[in-house]
Amino acid sequence: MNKLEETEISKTILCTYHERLLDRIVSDVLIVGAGPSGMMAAIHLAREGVKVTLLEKRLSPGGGIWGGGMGMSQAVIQEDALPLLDDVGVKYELRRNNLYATDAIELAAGLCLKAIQAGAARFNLMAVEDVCVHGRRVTGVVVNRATIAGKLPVDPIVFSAKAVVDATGHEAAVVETLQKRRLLTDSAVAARPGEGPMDASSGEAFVIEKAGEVFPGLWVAGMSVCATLGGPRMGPIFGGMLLSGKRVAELVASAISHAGDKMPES
Ligand code: 48H
Repeated sequence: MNKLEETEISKTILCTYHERLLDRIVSDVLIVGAGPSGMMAAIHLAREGVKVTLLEKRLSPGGGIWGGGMGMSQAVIQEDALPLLDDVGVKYELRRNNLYATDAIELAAGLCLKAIQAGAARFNLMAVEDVCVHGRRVTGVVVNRATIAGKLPVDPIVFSAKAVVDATGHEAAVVETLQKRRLLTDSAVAARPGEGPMDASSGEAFVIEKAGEVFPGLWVAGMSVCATLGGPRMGPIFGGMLLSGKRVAELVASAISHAGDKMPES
């Protein structure tokens, strides 16, 4: 084996990471949160040739998938979402009427791999703490390293994009930054009723139907749809999250292609 220079290993990490980071400071679409909805949205946008970047505050992507229900790493998917599992090559088995079980780790890893292979860039330990608003439009997000955010007096940096997707789950963390400043004017959104008690069927339908733009330039997908618009929670079932991510990808792709010249170049 050739002699290994430790500093060369460090330089390889530094130059690769910073090159990738510099390339993604401006994207077409920023997705905040690499849970099931965010990763599915990233896969579909990247496949359309959209320059899409996922920002995740934790070390690993996957969000709530890893835990399955009560820490049992099985994810439950209903029949409607099976084509999405086939598409990403994740196996499943029929266990009960209309309910399929899939290995949660295989699902998280499969979504992540497909997103990267489709061309999405992904950065971990990125905590989104604020948004940029220009002319009443969200034009980017304000990010700090998750390990220092709120702990040290270190200023954040900014990523910009034509569209931002809040896929931060129960937190709806991006929407929350606008809410704090009373910038949300659409009455359904401004009321911020918070998510409702569990009703699996209604909750799953809600996250798909209501995924959409809640403020110019800002879309919601997955559980943040319920947290923003008051839909019921659905418990440990993931088909709705995947379908919601796909739906938001279609809406965002159409919006940015129609907006054309009015949007900043990435
Ligand atoms: C960067 C952030 C920030 C931030 C959070 O929770 P998730 O898995 O979200 P969804 O909506 O794709 O899936 C929801 C599902 O996991 C779930 O919780 C269900 C079905 N619950 C039902 C019920 O009844 O309880 O992923 C969100 C991701 C996570 O990885 C977070 O770490 C990340 O977003 N995140 N990333 N900056 N400020 N806040």
